[in-house]
Amino acid sequence: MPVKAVCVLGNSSSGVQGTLLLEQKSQEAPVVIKGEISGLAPGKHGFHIHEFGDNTNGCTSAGGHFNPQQKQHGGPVDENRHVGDLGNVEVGEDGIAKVEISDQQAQLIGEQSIIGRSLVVHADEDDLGKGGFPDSLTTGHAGGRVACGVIGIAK
Ligand SMILES: [Cu+2]
Ligand SMILES: [Zn+2]
Repeated sequence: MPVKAVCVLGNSSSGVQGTLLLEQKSQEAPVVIKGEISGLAPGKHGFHIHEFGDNTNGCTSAGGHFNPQQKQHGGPVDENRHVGDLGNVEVGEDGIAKVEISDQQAQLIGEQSIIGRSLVVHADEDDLGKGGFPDSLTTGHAGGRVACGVIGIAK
């Protein structure tokens, strides 16, 4: 049975908005994430699944990267990565990021489902753990959280 989810990204102070549709066709299939994000500066911006679907204190209360296997931060194709490490979205000169990600580690099905957690987009580029900064191996040195949204079950 395919599982579908949706995430509405927002943040009133940054003006960043977006809607992302997520789908996983079977337990073995990748999760496909598609949609658009507007209001970001052109260039690359870190994009992750964070642990909590909690917006009590804005994007801060989403917690850290979803990391059920206690690994280091990495890039989407790395073996050693957080489940939440989706890499970067790329924003064009028009301020719009067209997102189309197919990920092998994130799941909408089973015990490590990301439903009920958050998607977060960052001010800066995720260095995929390779930047050599003190926070490269925890957060990819991606800077502040400019928008976030909870991943919910969709029709
Ligand atoms: Cu993040
Ligand atoms: Zn990470």
